[in-house]
Amino acid sequence: MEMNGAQAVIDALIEEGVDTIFGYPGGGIMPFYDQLYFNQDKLNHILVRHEQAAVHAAEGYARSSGRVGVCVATAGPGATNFVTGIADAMMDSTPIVCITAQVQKEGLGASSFQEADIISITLPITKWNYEITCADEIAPVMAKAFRIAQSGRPGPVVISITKNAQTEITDFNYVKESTEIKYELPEEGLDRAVDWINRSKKPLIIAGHGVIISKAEEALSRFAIKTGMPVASTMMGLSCVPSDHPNYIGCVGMHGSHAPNRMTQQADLIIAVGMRFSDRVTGNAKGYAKNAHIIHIEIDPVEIGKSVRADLPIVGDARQVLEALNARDIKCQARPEWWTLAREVASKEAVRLTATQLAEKHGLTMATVVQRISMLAGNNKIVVTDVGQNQMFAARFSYFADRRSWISSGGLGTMGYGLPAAIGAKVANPDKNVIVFMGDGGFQMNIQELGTILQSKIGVKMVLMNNSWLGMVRQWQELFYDKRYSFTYLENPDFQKIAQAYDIPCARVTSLDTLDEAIEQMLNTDGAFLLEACVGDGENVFPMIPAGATIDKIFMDKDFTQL
Ligand SMILES: Cc1ncc(C[n+]2csc(CCOP(=O)(O)OP(=O)(O)O)c2C)c(N)n1
Repeated sequence: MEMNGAQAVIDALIEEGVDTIFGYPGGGIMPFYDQLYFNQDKLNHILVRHEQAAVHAAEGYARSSGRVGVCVATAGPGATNFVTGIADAMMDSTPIVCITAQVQKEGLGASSFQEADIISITLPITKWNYEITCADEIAPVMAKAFRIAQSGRPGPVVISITKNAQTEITDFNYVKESTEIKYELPEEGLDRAVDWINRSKKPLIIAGHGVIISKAEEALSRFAIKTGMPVASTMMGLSCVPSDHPNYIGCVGMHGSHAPNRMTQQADLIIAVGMRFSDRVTGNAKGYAKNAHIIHIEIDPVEIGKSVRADLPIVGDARQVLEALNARDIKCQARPEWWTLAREVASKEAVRLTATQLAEKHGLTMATVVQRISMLAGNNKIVVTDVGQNQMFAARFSYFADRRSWISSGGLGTMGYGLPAAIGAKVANPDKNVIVFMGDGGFQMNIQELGTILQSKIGVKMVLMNNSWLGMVRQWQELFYDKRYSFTYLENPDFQKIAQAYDIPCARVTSLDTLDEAIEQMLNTDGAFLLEACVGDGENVFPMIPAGATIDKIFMDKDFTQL
């Protein structure tokens, strides 16, 4: 069917089942926006206030739904404003298609107005990128973009479209590409894995984001129960099994729980599923899991042996591999001593670190705020975070019942991620409670998105941890830089007035006595809400494994109690 290039882009999105896109218009992308004007009943467009936010919103949409997120920007500064979001999606294997405009084909290379070579700029931070210079390329390139973004290890794709390609006429014929990849699994490797599992006395499964991406949650749960093995998750893997799963023992890593970190060092077998041994998980990789054989189940061969040795690599999709293992003859073993250790270490930690205790010691704390919200909000919620202490407390004290209920920037650690990612998650899940935890620093990095919430009526529950500090950096300055607080104090505006200016209901809580009441008010208010918790300024996140240390060095509290 004949149509202009702009309509072809829109029809390609519709063919791919896209219902919502996040974007911001400008000169180069005007033909697309003009065509969108006639297609508003078919494609929902959320007008953000900054292009970086469009990418994070697409990420939040993708991660909370398992579908591809889409964002749109104009040429030049619109496209370059995408860069941080694209790098974030690359690090966290998030399937997004980012559409940017480009100047007319004839103007390429002439330093034309708003010409930026977004293809070269994003080459190292995309799974694939491509510049379309004529309308006939649109259908096949868009089909390829969607296939690449979501197949195998997902990631961001940038499609730059010259202005002439948007206005030229093309005969649109769209053929969707299959994203199914059937991995040829190594029979011998699977047999060896079963043998190691059956002989192991101290096994530990560490589940990462790949479990969620490949929708392997059920297979993982069955595998853990069938083998009787404890399961830990990485921060990116949170919510891949419910917090109260009988085999779940917590989160590993720099601010992970004591038990799984300690058990990593004592385990004789580690089964790493869909995780990449990031330095935030391993600490000093040389001293990592010294006593264990490591089975690494991973879809991306580049990750095998990259930072930690794999004694038995199994390249494949996490679900396919776990299902293949589940179909084999694995013995369930009680391993009472190993489980006793897990429970002992965990209970020791619980005694030291319950949120209630922290509250008794320090008054209103981030930990208490997270824990109370988690309890009062119940299930059917998605927890989104920004970056910093708020993120680590949210990871540690949230209770996860549902799949895909944790969305946070892991690999890049992008401040400013939380608010727009929550917008994307809420758009994809209008019936769920989407709660975003932010620090006062990160909130102000994309605070303009309150305008998006106002205009598009997005019912995100915002929890602002106001401590007047860039808390996580302040913590490191306290612990490792002799309390030299170099430029981490924030003179803040009145956030209540800001919320009011955007017509967003809000409340400020300054003490524990009124916390529950304020949370109920937030949860019972229709639509968006800003809950500002004025928390103490000296709170630190523990446990903590100092950067570069081996994970045996776990600091538990202010006095550096090392366990
Ligand atoms: C874009 C960006 N800039 C700088 C940093 C470094 N950084 C990591 S955490 C942090 C402090 C965050 O402070 P705040 O948002 O107030 O959250 P808190 O730690 O107090 O919860 C900073 C500056 C970052 N991660 N991202």
